[in-house]
Amino acid sequence: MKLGTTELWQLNADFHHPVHIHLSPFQVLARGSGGPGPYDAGWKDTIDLRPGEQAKILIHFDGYPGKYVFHCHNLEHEDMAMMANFTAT
Ligand SMILES: [Cu+2]
Repeated sequence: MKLGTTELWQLNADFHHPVHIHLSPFQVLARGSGGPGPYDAGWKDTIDLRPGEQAKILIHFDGYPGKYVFHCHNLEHEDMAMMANFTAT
């Protein structure tokens, strides 16, 4: 992850996952083969993905160099270690 760049991420859900990305708001570009859903307008910090759903988001990291965290907001999934981090340099 290069600080100051915008990335296109594709998220693929197996189960229901409300995916939360810390400290970097993003915009929903598409859900499945369509455009954004009715609740996808504007800046987001969480996207609710249904089972089997895909989404494309545009995300820009420019806050600071260092570690960023993202995780599933489903508490059971958090408890099963569905959390990760990455470094923006
Ligand atoms: Cu989850």
